[in-house]
Amino acid sequence: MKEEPAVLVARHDGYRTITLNRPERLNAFTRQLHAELIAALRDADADADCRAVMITGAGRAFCAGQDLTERVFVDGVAPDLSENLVERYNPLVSFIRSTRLPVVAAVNGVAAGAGASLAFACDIVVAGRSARFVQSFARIGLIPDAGGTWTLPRLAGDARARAMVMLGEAVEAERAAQWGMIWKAVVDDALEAEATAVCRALAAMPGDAIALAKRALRLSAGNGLDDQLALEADLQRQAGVRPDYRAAVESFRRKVTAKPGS
Ligand code: LHQ
Repeated sequence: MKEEPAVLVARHDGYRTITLNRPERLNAFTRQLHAELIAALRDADADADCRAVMITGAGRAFCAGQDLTERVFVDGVAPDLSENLVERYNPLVSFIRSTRLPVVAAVNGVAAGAGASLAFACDIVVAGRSARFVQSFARIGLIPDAGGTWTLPRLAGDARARAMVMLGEAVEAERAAQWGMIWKAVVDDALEAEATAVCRALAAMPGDAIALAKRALRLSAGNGLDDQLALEADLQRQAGVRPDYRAAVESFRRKVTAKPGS
């Protein structure tokens, strides 16, 4: 019997939607889901017509992190959990951060463990009001992974990150937005329309500039101000010779010179 796809891909004009598709397990990560998700992201990146990607979940959850039923983690033999991270989660998070494509998370329900880390790795996060973010790792005797210890303090601030990590309490979408952890919380019924509008807006932007800006923001994490200023100068030089900049400036000038009295 053919296996159900763990990830569904829909192609739209200028962007793709990738839906995590294991609703009965709250879209928890398995090896299969990992393989299909990274393949779908790579495929979108390789498509010159694709200029944004949305990741969302099927059913009532965004993603419940690692599928705890997939492997026997405690079975007399101490498991090496780092293998799963090094081979799957780490490349996934690195890819999301480094792809030229802006990645939008449409968080339609609970995002727990590595599922929350997945959302935090994305460029723009829009959540339905019933969504919540849970750093549930400590509850099962683990530390946050999939980049959670890096992204969360930067998004929520150190004090909030520490409490979330150590208490494992859920943070609802609206509070997450107030804290600056996500871009927006919207009523559940508006989530799809809002995330779609974000993807369409991104797809209409000059793609080269978005990719260069994404690179600048990523590298800023490891740079001091002087290095970042030098990087901006380098990337702006690259942006300035692309057709999008020339076309935008020419169009601006045409508008200015067309004005009466100019
Ligand atoms: C699940 C899961 C799940 C399988 C719900 N797996 N079935 C870990 C290890 C190794 C290396 C790398 O890194 C990681 C990273 C991690 O992500 S560790 C953290 C793993 N995730 C969690 O600890 C979260 C576990 N889930 C929960 O705490 C709750 O399910 C949440 C808070 C997500 C949602 O609660 P509810 O809305 O009350 O739903 P529920 O608990 O009733 O779950 C619904 C179903 O989904 C249920 O199955 P059932 O057959 O009873 O309907 C759950 O067993 C299943 N499910 N999470 N991670």
